[in-house]
Amino acid sequence: LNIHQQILEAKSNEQKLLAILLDPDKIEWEKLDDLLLKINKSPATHIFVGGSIVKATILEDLITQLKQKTNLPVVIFPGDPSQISPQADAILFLSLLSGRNPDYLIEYQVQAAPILKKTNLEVISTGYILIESGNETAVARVSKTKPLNRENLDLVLATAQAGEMLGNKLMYLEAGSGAKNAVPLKMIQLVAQNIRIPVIVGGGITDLQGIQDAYNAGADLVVIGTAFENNSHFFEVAANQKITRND
Ligand code: 1GP
Repeated sequence: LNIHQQILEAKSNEQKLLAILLDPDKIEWEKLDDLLLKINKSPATHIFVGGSIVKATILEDLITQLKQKTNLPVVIFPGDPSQISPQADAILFLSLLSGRNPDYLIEYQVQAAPILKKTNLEVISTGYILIESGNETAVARVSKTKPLNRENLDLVLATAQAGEMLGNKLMYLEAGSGAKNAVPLKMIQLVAQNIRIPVIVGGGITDLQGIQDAYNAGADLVVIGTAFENNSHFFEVAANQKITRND
């Protein structure tokens, strides 16, 4: 099974997935081995690699290490077409559906296509919807797009449904890395109930309860970046935290 098929299978078995997002720019390289040990012991099922601005060589170095030292599938989560490494297992081929910047809707995909054709990477077309989070996130700044209003559930749903109709295989609801507010649970629920493709949720989730809440609302895969970056013991200590969200 390829990675997309594994995600579909997990969804049909109601098995929830967890990706740790590693931004090569923020890695403390001298502590990488220790970090990889922690990842191997964590409940993560996938490693996502990428960031809004990352140099291709650093991305390549990190993926080489990941492939040597973990067994988890490594999926590129690119900020732009320079972030492609043939050593990864797959790439989320993103289209920033919430924005109206043609570069992130189609131009970068056109630039990436011939490069991807020369690799064996599994290309997974993914609709990417940025939701307003209460602070300006790097995705919004770098992509020069406006996130969708977190109250406008109808617009978010219509965007997700359009993305599904366009043939996207996954739908990513993103509050942005380091978001003050994560994607509202009601929004996750509405989207998950009204599209058939798997739903990824990330941005601003800082504790295990937040992960569980997103799963309960219908997320198939949750992405954790900053919380693990700031604290590599996250999955050990987070178990003791009990913070319930009210939205
Ligand atoms: C960002 O969804 C990911 O693209 C993860 O966000 O860094 O806030 O966990 P955090």
